[in-house]
Amino acid sequence: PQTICLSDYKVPAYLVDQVDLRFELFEDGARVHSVLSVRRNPESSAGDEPLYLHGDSLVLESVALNGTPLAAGDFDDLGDALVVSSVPEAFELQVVTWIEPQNNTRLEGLYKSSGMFCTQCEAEGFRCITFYPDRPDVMARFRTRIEADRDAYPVLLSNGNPVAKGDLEGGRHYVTWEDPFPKPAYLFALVAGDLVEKKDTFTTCSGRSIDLRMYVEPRNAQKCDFALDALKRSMRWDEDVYGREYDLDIFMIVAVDDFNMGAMENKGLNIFNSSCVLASQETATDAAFQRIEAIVAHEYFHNWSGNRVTCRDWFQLSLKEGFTVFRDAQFSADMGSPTVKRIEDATLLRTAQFAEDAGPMAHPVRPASYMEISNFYTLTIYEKGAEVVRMIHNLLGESLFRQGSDLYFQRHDGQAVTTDDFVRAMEDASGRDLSQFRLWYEQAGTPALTVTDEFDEERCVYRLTVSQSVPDTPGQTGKKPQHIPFAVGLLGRDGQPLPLLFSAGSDDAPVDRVLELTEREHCFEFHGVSERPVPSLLRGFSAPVRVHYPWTREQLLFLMSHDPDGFNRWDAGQRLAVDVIQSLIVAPEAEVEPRLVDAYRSLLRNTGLDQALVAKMLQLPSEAYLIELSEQADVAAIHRAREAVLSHLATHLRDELLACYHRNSAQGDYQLTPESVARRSLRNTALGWLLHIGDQQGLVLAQEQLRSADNMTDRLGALRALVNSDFVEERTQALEGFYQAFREDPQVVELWFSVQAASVRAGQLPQITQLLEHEAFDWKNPNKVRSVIGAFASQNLAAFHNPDGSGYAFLATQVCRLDDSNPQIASRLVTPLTRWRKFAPEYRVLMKSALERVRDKDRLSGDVYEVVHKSLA
Ligand code: DPP
Ligand code: ZN
Repeated sequence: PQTICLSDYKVPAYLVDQVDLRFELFEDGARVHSVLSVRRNPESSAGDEPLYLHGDSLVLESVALNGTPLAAGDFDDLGDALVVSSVPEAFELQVVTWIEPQNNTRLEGLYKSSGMFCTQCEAEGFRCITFYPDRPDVMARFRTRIEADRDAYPVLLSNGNPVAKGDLEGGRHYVTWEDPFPKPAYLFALVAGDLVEKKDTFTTCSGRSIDLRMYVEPRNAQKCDFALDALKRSMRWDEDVYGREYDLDIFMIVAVDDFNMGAMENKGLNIFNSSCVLASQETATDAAFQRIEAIVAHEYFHNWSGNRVTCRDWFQLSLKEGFTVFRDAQFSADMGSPTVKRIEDATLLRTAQFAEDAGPMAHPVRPASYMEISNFYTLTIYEKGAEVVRMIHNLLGESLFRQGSDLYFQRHDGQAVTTDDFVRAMEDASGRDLSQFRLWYEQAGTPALTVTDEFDEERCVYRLTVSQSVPDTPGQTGKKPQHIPFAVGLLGRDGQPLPLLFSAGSDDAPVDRVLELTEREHCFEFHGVSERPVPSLLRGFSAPVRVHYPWTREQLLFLMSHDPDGFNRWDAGQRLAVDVIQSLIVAPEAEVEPRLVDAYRSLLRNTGLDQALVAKMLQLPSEAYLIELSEQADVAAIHRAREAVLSHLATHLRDELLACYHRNSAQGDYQLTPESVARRSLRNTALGWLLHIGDQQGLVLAQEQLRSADNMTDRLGALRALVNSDFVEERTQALEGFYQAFREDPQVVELWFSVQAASVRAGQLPQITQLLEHEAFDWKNPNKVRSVIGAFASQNLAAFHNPDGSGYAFLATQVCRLDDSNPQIASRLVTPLTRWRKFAPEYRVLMKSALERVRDKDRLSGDVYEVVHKSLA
């Protein structure tokens, strides 16, 4: 595979104004007729260079220029490209290709999923459909005619508005769609199937009525309401908060079972992985509902941040993804609990993105090179990219940020642009200089802040010294200091917030401030401080950085109960728990900090505090996070220490857990308010802890809850508690009963798989191997693969990191197997092995050799090649 570099970017030599497509869909393949209106790009200096069209897995049937078939010498079919030499200034190119969607297991381009035709063209899937300049800076108007058997495929969809339809000979029919907005090929979509339609409408701020339609297989007809409502909430929110109105007359959502990613924002025709859009109270957990709401919003928001204004090249992927993730996070915060949303996002970032940023695939938010772009749909591009936009929001404030986004949309509507264009719009609207800030796009690695403090009692001055450093990452060393918004507050002895005075004598100072770090070291003095305060640092996780400060356990306990910043209250609890667990890793026989037990006791009893926050505070830091925090992770020791703390807490807090369980037991109808979600979370956490220590009363409660629950959150909560217990017989029975009740529902079966695969008690390797042979397992379905193999390798860490190396060997085998059918999925799955340098030597050796086995596989895909070679380098 070749390395593609940002520095080699050139504008396209040819532009396409109009694309006319005609699809003839059959059971044994599809014929694609394409007519491109092409002209030379006046901005290109390339002169009369040949026309270069990408292609992948295509059979070329014919090619003609302005109606005249081209002779063999006039073009080259290179396999991955069609090159036509000596073309005029402007011309029409007619190309006919034959493809086989029914055999497309990569799920890129046009493929079949449970009997329906569907597409996935981002990033480079369109070239699997026809020859085309498949790059996002080529934007064209598309007209698409789909022809198929009328009975088997009554619904035929593409982007834009339907403009014609009719019957054809032989029981076939057609529909023609026209999309008035020029778009890159990655936003093209086509769906053909026997689908039911759920309809709704939305009236925009200017009074236009939009047809909303959701298309699903008949068995899913009852699982659409939530997504349609979420869509309407998103449409309203984007008008209210960003002034963005929807632009076509129709907006469609389709659910498909086999999908590599979560969802796709194709213009006017969003295609979703079923698990990210279908939901009912009986089958979806609270977490699933929240994820669906966020993804529906995310894809909808792309209509502006991604489609109307798109990316110039794939190095700019975070232009649309970072901004859109930031927008969907704001939306979710507005729909639910902002503090909880922030905690969830920071947890993901600190656990998984920090690990990526410290690993062999570390890359900047705007990468400088790649081999396979699908490997760059990463947490760094998405989540860190969103944090970068959030920091701009923090630095500019709500109103200037909105002016910046208005300017960005207005200035670049209909264009394919860069992250730099985005930052420039923010600068121009606000008058702020963001030149140093741009390093966030260019430098990889997580900045680390080291904070020290001094209190000068005589002068009543409290001094904070903050130094920053950005670690080396592959190919990048000697980095410059970045522009970091660092939100802080100071708390007095009784927990009261202290005014933050930068000089003596002034009054009316705020109680929290955003300090702007730009140098390697900064010193901040706060005046009029009469007692040594406790600092509350990086409030609200104001920047995606690590903070090192020598907190004492007293200080953390104090912040846990006094910090007015909800995020930092939670964070103090996490830091304390980490500290306690880490001390048990070093000294397994040591006593568990009694003050931790007291702190959790008061959390369990505290009904005055926001229960959604309490629910989060009760979650112990995950094993994955503890691994991320260690230098040379000893997984077995981490697992043992964390389990010991959990058992200790559960044993000492048994009465409080039972009380918490009963206090939060179901009352009334199922609701999705933050309060009800928190109640279920608290109850199920309590249940999980009780079963963890084999409590008999807990067992009775879990079995009863499993029987009587009226929603999937509680049912799965009970099942998970049982699966993670030592009640072997009861958990086997529970699993069997659950499967029999839900075997017809793929989304629930995925939950059922992953609960087992993620459990150290029920998901040791022999059991995982059995799951792969289960009747419901399907190698061709990415969700099933993720729910067993993915859950095992990324959540069941003690089993995956079995010191005998069997977990690694297993993963290597599955990756090799999947690489032949679906390289994108294989490349994702191999990630845990690529982190081998993070682990203690005995693990490292075994991980590395598993990785080498993958490297040595025959016909390794470019996707896996890149990841494996970079991580062994
Ligand atoms: N562009 C898509 C998304 O993130 C990729 N799956 O929404
Ligand atoms: Zn996206």
